[in-house]
Amino acid sequence: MKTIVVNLLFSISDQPALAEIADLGANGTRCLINLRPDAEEGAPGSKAEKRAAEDSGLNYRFIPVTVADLTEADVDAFRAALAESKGPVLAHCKSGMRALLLYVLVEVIDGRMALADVTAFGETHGFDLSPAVNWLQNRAGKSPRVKAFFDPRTWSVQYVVSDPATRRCAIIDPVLDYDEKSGQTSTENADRILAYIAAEGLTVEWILDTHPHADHFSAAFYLKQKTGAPSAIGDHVVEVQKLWKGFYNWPSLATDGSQWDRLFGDGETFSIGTLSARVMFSPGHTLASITYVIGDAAFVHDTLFMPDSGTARADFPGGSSEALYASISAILALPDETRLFTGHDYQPGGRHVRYESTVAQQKAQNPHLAGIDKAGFVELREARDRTLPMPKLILHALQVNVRGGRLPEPEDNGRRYLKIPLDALEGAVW
Ligand SMILES: N[C@@H](CCC(=O)N[C@@H](CS)C(=O)NCC(=O)O)C(=O)O
Ligand SMILES: [Fe+2]
Repeated sequence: MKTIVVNLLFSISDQPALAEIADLGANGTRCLINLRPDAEEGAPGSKAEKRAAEDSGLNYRFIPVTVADLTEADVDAFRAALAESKGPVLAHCKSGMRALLLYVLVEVIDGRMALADVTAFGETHGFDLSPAVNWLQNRAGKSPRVKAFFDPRTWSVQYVVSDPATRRCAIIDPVLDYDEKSGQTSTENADRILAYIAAEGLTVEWILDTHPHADHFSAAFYLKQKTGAPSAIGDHVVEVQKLWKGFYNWPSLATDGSQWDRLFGDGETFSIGTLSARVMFSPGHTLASITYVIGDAAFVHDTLFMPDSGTARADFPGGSSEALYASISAILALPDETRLFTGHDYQPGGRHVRYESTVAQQKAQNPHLAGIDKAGFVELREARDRTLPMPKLILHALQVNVRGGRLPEPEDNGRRYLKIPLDALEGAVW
């Protein structure tokens, strides 16, 4: 292997042999970052590298990237890996170029290197870093600004979408934390979002949900109380309310959507500062799912996941794989360069968290879609859904989320209780 020392704490290299990885620990390296997708020709694969690295006493990070598909999530994962390492890091790809490129992106974004110095820095180390310059220039021209917050407990991605011109923003799909083992709730995720909003000097104009989530509580109501901003969801939520009112035997549940400030119909528009936003009805995962198209970004939540992960399930009460296919087709009819932001990432193969793709990438790479017609999709989706157990929080979450993220009202002792219907979801996989 050919190693280039960038500084005392950071080196890059081409592909090390597994035997070379085994020696790294003894030579002072503390963390190995593998940037090569497993499918890449000549890559030994993440599993083998991880084993060799751990045997050598190293921490191991798998951050597979390609120059063409590089996103903010990749840069964030790389930054975190450097920051969390307790000593020298070696990052490798095939040649070392992607390792140096990611390093430079972190340096420029964090203000330690000027964009104008990137090319010369690359040349000094023997690499052409023009893709880094292009990526940074493209990033600077993008609107809206999208900041993602990953919740590792529920694999959810929450977003703050902001208008750089007015510093007004919307929060999309915030999570209210809940531990089903202890019954504890907390606002850790939502407070992280609020801290970002305060630090960036943003004003919240909307608190948006894409659908009534089945795997976590929504923090929409908490954030509405904290910010005074209006909450919104798709207008078909009233059908979801009626469905779950039956499951919970809950006569007092209002099923008119009055728990939100606004219910969006298909095609409705609204604004976030000077940005214009449009709603697409995207049923399938749930009866009421919607997509928010804001500038060149679409928040597709549980329709498409990352291209290496496929699509969302369609087997919840009110779900439909045929409807999901139609919704996905409408999303993929957006311009090819549209940035798609998904609602979950289950980190296939142990890779870092990713959440941003484009229409073009989804069409070409998503295994549930590329070269598959409607009948093929429905068959594949339904076959997979027959194997999936219900999300562990579905019965907990819906009774909160059909009320816009309000916890159940306290009883006369001041305590709140959830109600769990037994044998209601017949035929569900255990
Ligand atoms: N194990 C997770 C499952 C979550 C789940 O079912 N996620 C939905 C989105 S809410 C999905 O579409 N999963 C797709 C899949 O697993 O193929 C949980 O218990 O919360
Ligand atoms: Fe979902």
